[in-house]
Amino acid sequence: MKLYELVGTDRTQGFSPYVWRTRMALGHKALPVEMVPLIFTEIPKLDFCTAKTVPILEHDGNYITDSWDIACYLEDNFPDRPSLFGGAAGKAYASFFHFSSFYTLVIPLFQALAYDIFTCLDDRDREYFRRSREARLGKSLEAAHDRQSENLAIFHKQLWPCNSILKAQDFLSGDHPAYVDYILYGLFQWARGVSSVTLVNADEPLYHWVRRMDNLFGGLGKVIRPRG
Ligand SMILES: N[C@@H](CCC(=O)N[C@@H](CS)C(=O)NCC(=O)O)C(=O)O
Repeated sequence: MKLYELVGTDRTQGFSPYVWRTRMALGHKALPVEMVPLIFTEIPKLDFCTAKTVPILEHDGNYITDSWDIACYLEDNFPDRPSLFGGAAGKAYASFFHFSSFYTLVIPLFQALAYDIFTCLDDRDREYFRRSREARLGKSLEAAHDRQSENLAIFHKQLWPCNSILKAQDFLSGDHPAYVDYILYGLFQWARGVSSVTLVNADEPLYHWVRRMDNLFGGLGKVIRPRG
């Protein structure tokens, strides 16, 4: 099994939030995987599939090219391993969070991190990233960076349901982590890999949840070193 991921100048520091969902899902299922690092501009040049984004999972001649589809593929193809969703209701909860977190969490965090991501990139990616992301932001990377603290505050405000849930349980999925936790953890890994920003404070339940997540699967998430 191979997982194609996204890196910058440091090929050990894969920073895609979507790839991190999949990495954690593979850890959950205890499936060994070979990581294949790519930079942005290498993705469209792959000759075996037409995917424009990572993660891409290669398994038994299949290429699955979307993080949600990969989670469903792993759940369907490895039913004897621990479940990522815990049944139909858990799958619906994960699907809801997958969609709802896009506008509430992914977008404000992207706006906060866009410039920091740029600083991590291979030189060959910089022109592409600046052009495509400035079009998406509607402003320059530098102008977005000037509003970093405002966007982090928006992101932080939207975390309140997660902090509320985690007052009563260790994981968003209950006593044990599952795919909903991996969706959120991917965002924390994204920020950790590209930026020195602080997302939550030590007195918040999410702070302790991040530490619990970091320790899963032999400390898998700790391969991402905080940027000083
Ligand atoms: N819906 C996709 C989104 C994946 C995605 O946006 N991946 C980004 C990296 S975080 C990517 O590969 N972007 C390539 C590009 O923008 O050129 C999924 O969940 O897998």
